Amino acid sequence: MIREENGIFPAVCPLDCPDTCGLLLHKENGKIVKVTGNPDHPITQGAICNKVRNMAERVYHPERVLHPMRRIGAKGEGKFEVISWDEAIAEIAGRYRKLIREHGPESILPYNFYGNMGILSVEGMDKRFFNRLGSSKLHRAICTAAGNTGWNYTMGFGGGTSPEDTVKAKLIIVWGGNLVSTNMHQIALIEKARKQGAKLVVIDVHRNRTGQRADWFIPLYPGTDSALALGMMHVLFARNLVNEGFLKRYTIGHEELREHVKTYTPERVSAITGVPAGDIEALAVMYAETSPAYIHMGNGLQHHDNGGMAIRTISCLPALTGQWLVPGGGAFKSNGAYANMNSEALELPDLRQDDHVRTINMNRIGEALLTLDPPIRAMFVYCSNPAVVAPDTGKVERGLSREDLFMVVHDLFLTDTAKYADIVLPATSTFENTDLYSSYWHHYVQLQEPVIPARGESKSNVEVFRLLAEAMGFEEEAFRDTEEDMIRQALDFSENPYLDGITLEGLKEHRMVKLDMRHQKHYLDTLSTPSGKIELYSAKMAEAGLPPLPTYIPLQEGYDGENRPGEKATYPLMFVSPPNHSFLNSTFGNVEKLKALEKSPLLQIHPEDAAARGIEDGDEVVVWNDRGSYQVKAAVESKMLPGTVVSQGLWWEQGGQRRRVNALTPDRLADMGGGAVFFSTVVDVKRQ
Ligand SMILES: Nc1nc2c(c(=O)[nH]1)N[C@H]1C(S)=C(S)[C@@H](COP(=O)(O)OP(=O)(O)OC[C@H]3O[C@@H](n4cnc5c(=O)[nH]c(N)nc54)[C@H](O)[C@@H]3O)O[C@H]1N2
Ligand SMILES: Nc1nc2c(c(=O)[nH]1)N[C@H]1C(S)=C(S)[C@@H](COP(=O)(O)OP(=O)(O)OC[C@H]3O[C@@H](n4cnc5c(=O)[nH]c(N)nc54)[C@H](O)[C@@H]3O)O[C@H]1N2
Ligand code: SF4
Ligand SMILES: [Mo]
Repeated sequence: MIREENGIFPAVCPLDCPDTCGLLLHKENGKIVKVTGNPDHPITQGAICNKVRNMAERVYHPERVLHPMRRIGAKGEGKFEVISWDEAIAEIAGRYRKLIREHGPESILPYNFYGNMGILSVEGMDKRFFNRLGSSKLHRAICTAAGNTGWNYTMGFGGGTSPEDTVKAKLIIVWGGNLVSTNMHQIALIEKARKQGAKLVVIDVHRNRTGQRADWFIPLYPGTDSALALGMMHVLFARNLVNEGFLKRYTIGHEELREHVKTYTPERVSAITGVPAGDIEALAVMYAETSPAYIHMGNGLQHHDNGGMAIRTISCLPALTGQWLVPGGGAFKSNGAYANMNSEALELPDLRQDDHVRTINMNRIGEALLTLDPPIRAMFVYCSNPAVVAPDTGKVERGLSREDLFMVVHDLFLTDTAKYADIVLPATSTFENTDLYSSYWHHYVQLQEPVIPARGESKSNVEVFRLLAEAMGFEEEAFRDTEEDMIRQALDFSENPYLDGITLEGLKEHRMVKLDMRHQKHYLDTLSTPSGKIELYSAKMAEAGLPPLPTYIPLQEGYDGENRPGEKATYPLMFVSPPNHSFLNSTFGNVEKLKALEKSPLLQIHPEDAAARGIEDGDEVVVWNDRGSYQVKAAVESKMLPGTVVSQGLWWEQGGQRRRVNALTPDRLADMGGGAVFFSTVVDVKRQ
């Protein structure tokens, strides 16, 4: 049921952002004319980012795909003709039936991520469909896989300090996160804490927007964070600044760790990281002597060859000082696990007749499309834009260009990926759907109900997979479940006590309902590591072939301060490409107002590195390595240590310019969880 023509209606931000803001949609004559924050949301409190203030421009964008389309040009050319839904669905089902008959269902691969964080959109009917189909599985490891695995080795449970508590902190260390752009409400809480005397330390490879606010900004070489944390541990043990009582009661492996960190002297760690030895000492002492001390880990430091270990190592720090017992202390990597829903009921893995199908890591999609035998013969892409966001996009592009690959893309726009599709299906925006949202940072579960009718002939993910199931002749009742049925199934999950009391009825009445956080008082007693304790030594890591104690392992592709590139190094600069302020991954890369704010892709380059190449501020430059090249404008500035260059944002191709940062990034996998290693890349730069 669509609401009235005019009025103000509650909604939820669907984007892959920790804040999951409560929104208000202002409707006039049946159209959304303004998007503002919902002041009733206890955490986001009516403030939203500039991206989503411009969301109406995206919803009513003239280039929105409103009808199913069939490709009539070459792959990648972007030429399509409009077809009907009946034709589109019949063609997809027909091709799938033939592929299953001739090559088995494993020849079909779903590829998706969190373009829409709605649980029904990416963890519901879609999963049921592909399970029943028996397709290959996708390991969705592009975002947090390495870091979450590293955290879990140490802590077991995928949750940490609650946002509400962080205002009590007196020391806040933001480590490899650019929260001003990527988690703005955590910044609001940090600013509150600072008004009460807290200090903000930011540790990053460049002075990002968050670093610009810091009381102390500590730049270091990419991929050297575990060394820095080990240097801090060295100082904590050497100066007797550890909490022995806590170590004995809540951890295992502290004796081994005490011995192990002796080699990580501040001098050695300084040589590796580029952080002066005195600063390492000062940081460790500040961390031990300020309480509550809170560490907020971003995603940046885990997009590396050694990214799992970086998070694993840093997540040991609060145990050394006992900060887990101090309200406002502790650490955050993700709070996703507090809101775990009943994924089995949603996804119905039992619909799969043969569970021994292959799993393909999404970070290696280019390689998989080009080399797997038996080949992937069909791919269904939704809620993601791999031609831009996946590593080594040159390979991805070659894979997507395969004439024998039958590709369907379901999206709101003709993205760089959709241009390679055989069939494009129009997707609704979240404001046109019913969906359920949780946050991987705060503790509120929220309900979205449609505020405007579906634009054009667009359909939600749930509707598309329902239609496909019907066309394939899947008769299970589960394919006829309504959105509300699925929300009830998701919330009915006695294994997660934090979900106690959250019901569809409650959500309908209040729109946002807090998890039952009373269970958090048992946090330290219910850790799900093998020992039930914080594992400073992890036998499970040893079994997995990893060092059981936190250890610094240099990047495969990169330099640290001990190992700098020689004169003859082909690619002497480390290249880091984190998100920008005005886009959300590649989403919004086609919204004029936001594009205008970002102006153009920039390469931040240190004056020394620029001078060595005769590059001046504003010059057009080419960044290149063996994988590909990228055209940008140089911004000469000393926000990084010399030897590191940074370019923020995932841009769409435009006017024949090579604007894909991921043309340069490797598709190797991180040390843990099959994670992506976007930031472990070396390049060189020259004037165009
Ligand atoms: N505005 C905006 N917000 C977003 C997004 C967006 O695209 N735009 N994307 C969303 C998504 S999907 C995610 S996962 C999050 C990501 O947001 P964050 O968690 O903030 O992570 P990143 O932005 O990837 O990287 C953060 C910082 O890590 C730094 N970094 C890179 N390598 C290293 C290193 O080796 N050590 C250290 N210490 N720092 C390093 C980068 O320079 C960058 O400043 O943001 C979400 N929010
Ligand atoms: N170099 C470099 N590369 C990176 C990163 C980086 O920092 N640097 N960050 C990485 C990270 S952390 C992430 S999470 C990934 C993100 O990569 P993606 O998940 O691919 O994110 P987006 O680029 O935002 O693409 C999401 C797409 O989903 C579509 N969409 C939105 N809602 C719906 C819906 O309801 N249904 C359907 N069918 N489609 C919808 C949007 O229109 C958009 O085209 O990128 C990764 N790539
Ligand atoms: S992108 Fe993040 S900060 Fe912006 S409105 Fe959405 S949830 Fe809030
Ligand atoms: Mo992400």
